[in-house]
Amino acid sequence: MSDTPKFPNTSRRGFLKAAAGGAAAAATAGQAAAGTPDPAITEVQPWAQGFGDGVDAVPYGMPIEHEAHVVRRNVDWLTADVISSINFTPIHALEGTITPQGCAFERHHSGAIEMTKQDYRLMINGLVDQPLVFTYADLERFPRTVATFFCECAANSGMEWGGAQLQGAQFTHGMIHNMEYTGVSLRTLLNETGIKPEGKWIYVEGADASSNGRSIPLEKALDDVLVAFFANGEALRKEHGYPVRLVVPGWEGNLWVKWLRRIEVTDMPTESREETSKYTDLMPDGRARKWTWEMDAKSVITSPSPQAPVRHGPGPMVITGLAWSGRGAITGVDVSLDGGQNWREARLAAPGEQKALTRFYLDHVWDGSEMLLQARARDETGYVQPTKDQLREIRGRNSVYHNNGIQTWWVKANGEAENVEVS
Ligand SMILES: Nc1nc2c(c(=O)[nH]1)N[C@H]1C(S)=C(S)[C@@H](COP(=O)(O)O)O[C@H]1N2
Ligand SMILES: [Mo]
Repeated sequence: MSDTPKFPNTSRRGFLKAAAGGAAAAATAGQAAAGTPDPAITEVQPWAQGFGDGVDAVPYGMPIEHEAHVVRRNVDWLTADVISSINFTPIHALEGTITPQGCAFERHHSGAIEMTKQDYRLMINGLVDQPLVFTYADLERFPRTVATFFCECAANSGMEWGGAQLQGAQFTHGMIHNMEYTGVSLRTLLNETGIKPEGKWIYVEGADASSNGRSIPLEKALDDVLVAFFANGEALRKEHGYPVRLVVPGWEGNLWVKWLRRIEVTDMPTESREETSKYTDLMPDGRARKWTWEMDAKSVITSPSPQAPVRHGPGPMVITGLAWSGRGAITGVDVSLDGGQNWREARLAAPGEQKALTRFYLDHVWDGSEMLLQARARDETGYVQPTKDQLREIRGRNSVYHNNGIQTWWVKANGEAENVEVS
């Protein structure tokens, strides 16, 4: 039943009755089928006067040109250098939960490299019984698993620590994507090499110049980590690590090594550049939090939002967004229309999945007045997404990473939305 939309003040019949009434048009989402003829209906349209494209026109399709605005975007002042930078997923314009690879955010430390399957090698060495090198063809012969996970850069929302700044869900929350991966469990490959009793960690690195090396505790490596080669049913795109990347469910994006080339079993963390100078969280007392791998529960309303204003008058409207937790499944999302004073439970499009994006809806009848829209995620551990003020009380304002505070959009009576903070 939970997947049946319910409009709070309007039953389905009420919807139609109001439409027939004409005068009550403001309370409907359709138009009465009467009055002046609509040429869009009565005229034979150009597209019905000839043939469309043949099946040989486009061997591999791109979105129709009218959707050309649904693209990755950069924040200029953040993109000091395009080969060591980041772009953002247009989450304000996407629906459902799966992120198409073609517009899924990219983060490179030294640019996206091009490699062939033939040139691909994965070495597993270190504290193993038998060091092994796998070719791509070797990897294809191990049992596969399929699962959907979000990948969120630890810096997602990092520019909002000092206050509301960027105008759009794409920029405040778009360092995230959610794909269905096919790959081999890392556990399976580590079983092949065997692990010496002293082996407690792994160090994973990529084939790009940056190598993006990170340490992962063995417990996680043997849990749900995947060596993935397909995303959303097709080969990984070059920018996401073709032909093979690591998938580290629920943990920060930096650990998801692309163009994966080596896994070393170690007795200690490697303390690489990426985990000492970067990807630690500076606290108010000057000390830094380390090993903050898990992405805490978080949510954002994707529409309406600054890039997706309300384009209709009062009456039925769809408020929708995404929620996720690196600790497990989303169990619920609350939505506030008044900056967090009152909350209503949103409808989840499907029950929350482990470490994957959940789509939520609030089917609302808008009275046309301004709103301070917020969403608040809850996960299966009982964790509730904090306010930005609650986060800052503990973390201060000098952080970059792991900002999962509640986002506020100020939706004005004219439908335009703005990034603001309430306290
Ligand atoms: N080899 C390699 N792996 C990498 C990176 C990199 O620069 N090189 N960037 C990391 C970071 S910081 C993030 S957030 C994710 C982003 O993955 P995506 O580009 O598929 O979105 O990849 C990670 N894996
Ligand atoms: Mo990242």
